[in-house]
Amino acid sequence: MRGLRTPVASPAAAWYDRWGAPFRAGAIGVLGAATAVHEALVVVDLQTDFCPGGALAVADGDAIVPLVNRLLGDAAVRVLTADWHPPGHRSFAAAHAGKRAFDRGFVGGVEQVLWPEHCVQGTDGAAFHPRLRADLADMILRKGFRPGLASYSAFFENDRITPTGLEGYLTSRGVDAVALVGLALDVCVAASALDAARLGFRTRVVLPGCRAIDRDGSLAKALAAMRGAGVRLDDGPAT
Ligand code: VGL
Ligand code: ZN
Repeated sequence: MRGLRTPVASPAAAWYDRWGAPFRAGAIGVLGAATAVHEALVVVDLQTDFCPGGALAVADGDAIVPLVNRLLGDAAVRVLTADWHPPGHRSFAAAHAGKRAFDRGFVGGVEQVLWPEHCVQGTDGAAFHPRLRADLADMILRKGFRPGLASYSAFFENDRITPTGLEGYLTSRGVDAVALVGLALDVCVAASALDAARLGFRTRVVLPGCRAIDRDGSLAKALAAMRGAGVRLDDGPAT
């Protein structure tokens, strides 16, 4: 299995022994085998601003909520991601003189689309869709919180170097496969799937659990890139 390490005897183990918790050298290995988790469900950016009526609405974005909730209920490891930008984030067109939303510009040295202001930390638009079963999440991962850098992928920010920590989280939970759903299929879901595959996770995207922005052929491009990277594109939710 991917990345599982054997624990060693440590002062921490001695401390847990003192208080009676079931932690001994080797105990985690046994527990890991017994719980044998393989696939994590990663729900990408199912936030109010990406749904109809939101600041960067994806057509029909809210339609995926019932299916995503069902998948969350069945998943062994449940991760929600949230785009989480400080006010005035450099990925907002308004932060660039003379630029309009959907123009291109540089954010942290990376050329990308400049977006309408969206998912500002602590605002209603940054909240998860109100009917998303966020209570089912094991882990909520925020990304894009650095003022000068965007993060489409759940694994690396757009400089392709800065990790979000998700790889370590999944690896330490014994995950070797990732299923993705969420918004937007041609931006953050695709970036996350491509990184997951590159990192060595068996990766699939559950297409009915996604919706796309699809500007200038971006959806066709994203689907081709994912296929080329060995990402499985599922037309139905079945495993
Ligand atoms: C996203 C554009 C900007 C996404 C995030 O979650 O797909 N898209 N920031
Ligand atoms: Zn964003």
